[in-house]
Amino acid sequence: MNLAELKKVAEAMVAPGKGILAADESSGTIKKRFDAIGVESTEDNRRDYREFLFRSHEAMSKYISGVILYDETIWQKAKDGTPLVELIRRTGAIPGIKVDEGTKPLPCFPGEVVTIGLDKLADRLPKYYEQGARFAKWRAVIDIGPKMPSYGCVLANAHALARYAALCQAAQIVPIVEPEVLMDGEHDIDACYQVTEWVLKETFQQLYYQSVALEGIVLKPNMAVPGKRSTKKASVAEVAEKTVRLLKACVPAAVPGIAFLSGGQSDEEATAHLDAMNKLGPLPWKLTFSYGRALQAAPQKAWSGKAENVAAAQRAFAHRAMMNGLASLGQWKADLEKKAA
Ligand code: 5MM
Repeated sequence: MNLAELKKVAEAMVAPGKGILAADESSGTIKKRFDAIGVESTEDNRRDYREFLFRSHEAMSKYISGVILYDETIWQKAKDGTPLVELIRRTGAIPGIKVDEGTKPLPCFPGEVVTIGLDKLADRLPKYYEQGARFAKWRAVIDIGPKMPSYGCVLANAHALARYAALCQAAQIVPIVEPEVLMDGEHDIDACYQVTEWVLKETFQQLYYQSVALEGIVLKPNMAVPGKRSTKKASVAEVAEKTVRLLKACVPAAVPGIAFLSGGQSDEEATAHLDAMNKLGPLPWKLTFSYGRALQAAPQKAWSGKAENVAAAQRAFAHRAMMNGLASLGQWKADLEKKAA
């Protein structure tokens, strides 16, 4: 493992003013997104959609440091035959790959899941490297509910994340470590805080046991937010203050950067929270975005599967990318959203 090289890639992924586009929806998830805009989820439609995102030169070159791809996409070619990874590289962004194989029920722990995909991962990684991927992503999913999460679930998922991260670094690929505590549920912000703290502490313990070099990873956590069905809402200032406090208690300063998931927050909430956190700096690590829905909901709606809408969809993507790029510097203002509208 060449740690200096891993560190360089990790630092580029969280470069000032930039963040990561999570475009790694599995076939089931992209179908859900396309259903919502009345588009059939065919291989060509998925290619056309992702191709116009990656050809959004302004958004990609100014605000996007890297793109997480799904296995199908990393091998796909644009309509003119250019590999999609090449389109990404031409903008200066780094191609990355989702390597987990989704979740399966965790035996003996009803309602809980564990992320799978470790078998043969060591064989798959060099092929992705050869195809241009310089980072990877693995997402663990933790739900909050009555008697949930269990220690069995937190441990199994943290262990899998650490094994994945070690395998990536051995293959000269920067691992994005994504332990997601879901926003679904009635819990309040403090319950989210406590569970996320537990999950992060266990994850870093397991990363240590597997000798993962923290300088060569990027952490992708949830923010401390109330569950979607909680009766207690939290202000932007409370989310920012609690998330930063939580991360300072759990994430060693050796980690170059933290790139949040949006987890079902609205586009503007995800931006406002990130911005408010960066305004609390200086912080020991870079804080940026690795959003899926909060970057793509607007362009998907604008596109709606019609070729004549591509330019408008690219503008919608550029706008969200710019807003989040500013938020990653603590330079976003709410009236920038209104001006665009
Ligand atoms: C883009 O969605 C990613 C893949 O999800 P599935 O495996 O469920 O299809 C997902 O891992 C994503 O990268 C993160 O959850 C962040 O996305 P959001 O939409 O929460 O910002």
